[in-house]
Amino acid sequence: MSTLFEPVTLGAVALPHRVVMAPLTRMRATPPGDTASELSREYYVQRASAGLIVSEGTQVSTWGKGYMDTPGIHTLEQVAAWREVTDAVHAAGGRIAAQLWHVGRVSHESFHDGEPPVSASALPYRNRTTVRGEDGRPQRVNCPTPQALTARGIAQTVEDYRRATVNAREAGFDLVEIHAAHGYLLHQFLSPVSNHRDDAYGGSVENRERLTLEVVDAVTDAWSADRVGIRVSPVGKFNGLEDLGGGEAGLHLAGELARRDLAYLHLSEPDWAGGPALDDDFRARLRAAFPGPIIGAGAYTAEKAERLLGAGLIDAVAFGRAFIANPDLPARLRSGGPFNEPDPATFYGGGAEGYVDYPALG
Ligand code: STR
Repeated sequence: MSTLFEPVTLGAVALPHRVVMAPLTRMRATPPGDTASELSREYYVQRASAGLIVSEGTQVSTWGKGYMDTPGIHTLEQVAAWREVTDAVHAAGGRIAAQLWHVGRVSHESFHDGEPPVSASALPYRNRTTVRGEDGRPQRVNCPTPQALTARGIAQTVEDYRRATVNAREAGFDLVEIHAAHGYLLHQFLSPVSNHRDDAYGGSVENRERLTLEVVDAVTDAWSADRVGIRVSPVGKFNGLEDLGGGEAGLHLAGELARRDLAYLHLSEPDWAGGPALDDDFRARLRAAFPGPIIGAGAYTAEKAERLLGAGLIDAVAFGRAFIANPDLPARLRSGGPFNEPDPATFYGGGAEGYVDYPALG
């Protein structure tokens, strides 16, 4: 039995309470090097009272980039820029994980010198992403049909995650979180909808899990299992990927992850993206498959979080949109509000407005 404001330990990192800031893409990195900006330092410092901040998705390579002005963690300049952020968050008393992101086919040739993005298979893909338009402003465009990663491309991708982990550690992050959710690259391999491969990375559940587990093993090897979390969304519809057998496959993957003693499993639930809520039967089966710390996320209310914490089905909760609008969200939850309303018009791209100007309680 636990509550939101009890401490919890995620691997090597002790949290003073269980309110986590979810990873949130804001598309405000500095071009052309995709470095975290000074404004983003201010944004994260304002939110340092979170039990843990999980950074916005941070691409592990240029192939891993899918939207304009998202930050990377594969160049020296990017590591130096992140160092400014992590130092400032630590000075403000916080903890921060780097979310390692590879978008796979949710991308566009303009990010890859005119070449199509990479994925598990070269299947036509009906979805859109956001590139820089001719006027410099965000523009929605169709994603092209991707190219299937070759065996060499897969090995390079695993190496990119390993390198990104070394970089994240050097940049002063407390943890890394592998993004294996929401229809991005690792999920594209996990799902039979997007993975039609006939080699060791496609076909059976074990084969489809192979890339994710190779990435997990490379990342833990580059740092330590107690510094590594992973985010999954086995049930739901994300980025044009709907996987009806996802629940069972997700439980199988959770079992494999449990054997690796990771810092945490971060479950992104379907309701935030318009899907039906998970039931406690699935949660109980996930808990049985993965006895380590579980962070629940996805349109949670404080009441839902307290109920699931009390039932022992999750160990912490991540809030996204509420943290955008409420830099001091833990204090506001403690006092039962009031809460600022988030403005979706300023979620993605732009400057200070809707980013660092939401007020804290007086
Ligand atoms: C989906 C979930 C995730 O893991 C990462 C992102 C970041 C970029 C988001 C994307 C989201 C949802 C669709 C968005 C996209 C940026 C532009 C795109 C919001 C939240 C749209 O404008 C539809």
